[in-house]
Amino acid sequence: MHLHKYEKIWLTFGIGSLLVFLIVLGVGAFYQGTQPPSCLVTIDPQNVEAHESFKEENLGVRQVGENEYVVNVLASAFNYNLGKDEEGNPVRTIRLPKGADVTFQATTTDVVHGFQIAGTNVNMMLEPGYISDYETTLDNSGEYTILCNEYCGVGHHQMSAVLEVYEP
Ligand SMILES: [Cu+2]
Repeated sequence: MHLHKYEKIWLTFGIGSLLVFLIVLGVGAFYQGTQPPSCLVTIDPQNVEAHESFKEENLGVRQVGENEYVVNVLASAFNYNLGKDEEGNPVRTIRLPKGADVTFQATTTDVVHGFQIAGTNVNMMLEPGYISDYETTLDNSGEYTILCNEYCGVGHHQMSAVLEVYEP
């Protein structure tokens, strides 16, 4: 089989690029231990209550330092469980002061859900069996919509909550 000179150059370049790509990927994955973000902590999706952060009384906003907060979120079709307010009603709006350092910790009890705070960089995929977390500083006050961006079933479009960032 006769190959044109340019074709040989192009094939060499193509196969070479593929090898470089596979070597970089292999070194990253097997030598440096690189994994997808926020899928490192596992949890039993059938028994999330066994994990301290996802006990009913620990859901929602928790202040852990002077200006540090943790928000524990339990997602299920088609709701974000953010705990209960004083009257025992489910919390639909979480309030945090501007400038706060916040860690969002979330997991799901059924299917894959999303956790995105529209207009910010907070955007996680929630997978059954894993705890996803995201650390951020809330730099701008305002009202943000928390929404699911992974199609999870017929009620997917109703799956939302609100984050209110207030001036301290
Ligand atoms: Cu959804």
